[in-house]
This record gives sequence, structure tokens and C-alpha cells, in this order.
Amino acid sequence: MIDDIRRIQAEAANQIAGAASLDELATLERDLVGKGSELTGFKKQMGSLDHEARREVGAALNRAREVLAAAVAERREVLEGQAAAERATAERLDLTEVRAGRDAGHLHLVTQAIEELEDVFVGLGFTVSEGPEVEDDWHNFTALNFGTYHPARDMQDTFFVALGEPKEVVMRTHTSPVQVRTMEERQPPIYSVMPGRVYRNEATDATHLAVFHQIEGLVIDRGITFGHLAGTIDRFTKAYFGEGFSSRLRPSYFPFTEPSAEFDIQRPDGTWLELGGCGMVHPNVLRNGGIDPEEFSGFAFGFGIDRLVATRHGVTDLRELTGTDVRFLEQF
Ligand code: FA5
Repeated sequence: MIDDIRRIQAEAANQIAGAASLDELATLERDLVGKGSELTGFKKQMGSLDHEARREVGAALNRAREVLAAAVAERREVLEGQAAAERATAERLDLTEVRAGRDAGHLHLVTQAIEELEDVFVGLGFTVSEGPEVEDDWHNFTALNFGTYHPARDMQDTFFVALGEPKEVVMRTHTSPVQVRTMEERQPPIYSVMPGRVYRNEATDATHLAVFHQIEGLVIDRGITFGHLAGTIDRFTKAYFGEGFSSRLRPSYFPFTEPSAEFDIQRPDGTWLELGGCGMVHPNVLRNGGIDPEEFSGFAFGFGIDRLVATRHGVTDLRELTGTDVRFLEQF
């Protein structure tokens, strides 16, 4: 019996050493040392042996099990190493490689969306403006009717820059300060959109980034009403998403618009998606921008581009948009 055990052990060790894949190794392990294996079968026969023989057979079986377990572990390590090396080769990227022609990289998904949004609004008669990402308190908050101690200041968690008076210089928390800059620089009529990067001191998760993108819209002219706002939002919704989409406005609050609303779009399947905020520009904001609220009125809106893009392309975690994994980026 001991000779049989040694023979089986030797054959099994050979097979294990020759396993070509992790799957094959797992099968061999089950067949050669598992419950139904020949070796385990010997255990059952031990009852019929005398004391001395049982001790010797038991020792030989234990030894065989140890040797084969070690052989499996050794082979597994080799095969795992090979699999990892194969994966690394398959996923290898030559970052010095220059691809010829149209395949030579492309704009980031968010940049593509910004360009598309600009095109839609230019088609509706708007111009495109930009403003600085490092802002002063006046443009980001005070001129937008956020009182110095008003709790609305805490609506957006702010990154402060160590320049000037304490809390005087900020990373802009929204694109609305560009509204004020546009009013300061130009007289109505104003029909302008302002895309750009914004910053908020918040924990990131699947639906929140600390650095994200918004697009602001500002219209100021004689006789502008809430109806013009609703109509523009709806025209935009259909132009950007398609004729099957519609929009709705829900009452909300922003210090710089009165009345204020959130706007949602309805997908053809009937579900709603919240896009951003809007409202009639508050008279104080017009005055702060050097525009007479008795003569002119206007509306503004602002929405998040990253969430828009994620919804449109089925990206379930916004953080993917900030990564550098080309396997993700190449899809768009
Ligand atoms: C604003 O920022 C207002 N300035 C919008 C506005 C403009 C209202 C003009 C009225 C007139 P809010 O904080 O709700 O509002 O942000 C607007 C949009 O930005 C949100 O609907 C959302 O799409 C996006 N957003 C906000 N926080 C985040 C975040 N942490 N990560 C990604 N997107 C965000």
C-alpha cells in the first residue's frame, strides 16, 4: 500500500508540475488530492490494517498530501506570475507612440460637450464669454446679492486663496460671476453664454466633484420676461437633446435671481433629470453690474456640464471624467 501511495504521489506531482493554466491546476488539485481522490480512498482502507501498518500508511498519506499541496502552491505561483505578465503585456501602452491621421487622440468628453453647447447657443443668437477662475469676493458673491453674513454664502463651499484680505480671493464656486463681469463690460442688449471650470470644497463621490464645469446663460434687454426664460430653456432642450425632450421649471431660491427656479428636462421615456438653476436677474445684481433695472430686465441660468455628460453617455461615476485611464477616455 505504501508503494502505491508513493507511486501515486510521484505521478500526481508530475501532473501538477505540468499544469498549463490556473484552471487546469484547480481541476488537478480537486482530482488528485480532493475528497474523491485515490489518495483519500486509502484512508478508508486503513481500518483493516494492524496498528503498526496503520501508523506507517498514515504517515505516508500525510507526507503525500504535504508534498502535493506544496507542489500545487508552487505551480500556482508560477502560473499566476505568467498570467500577470501576459495581462501587463496586453495592456501595455506606448506613451511615446504617435498615431498617424485621425486616430491621433481627441478632445475630452467634457470639452466636446462644451463645444456642442456653445454651438447650440450660438445658433440661438448668443455670444460666448469667459471669466477668470480665480475670483474676488465682489464678483463671486457680493455683487450677486449674497449679503456679507447671509447664510446663502454657505450654499457653496468655497476654496479661499491666500491673497489680499482674508476670504477676499476665491476659486469661483460657479460661473455666475461672469454675469457680473459681462454687465460691467457691456451695455445691453446682452445675449451670452459663459462656460467654464468651477471649484467647490466638497467631498467627491459618484455625483459630486470638487472641480467641475458649468455653463451660464445671461440675457438682458428691454422687456425680457419669465416667458422668454422658459421659452429659451425649452428651445435649448430640444436643440441639444432632441425634439422628443421637454423642460419644466420648479420654484427655487438663488440670491441673484427673483423669482428663481430649478429646471428639469423630461426624457422621451417620461423620466426627469435636474439640470440647473435659473431666474430673472435680481434688480440689485443689475445695479451692481451698472445696468438700470427700470430700463432693462433679464434672465440667467446655469447648469452642470459634467452631470449632463454623464447622463447622456451612461457614465455612472463622475470621477471617471477626471481620470486619465485611456480605456475609459477612448470610448468617446
Ligand atoms: C448654481 O451654481 C447657480 N449659480 C446656478 C444659477 C445660475 C442659478 C444662474 C440661477 C441663475 P447650483 O449650486 O445648484 O447653482 O449648481 C448648478 C448645477 O451645477 C447643479 O444643478 C449641478 O448640475 C451642478 N453641480 C453642483 N455641484 C456639483 C458638484 N459638486 N459636482 C458636479 N456638479 C455639480
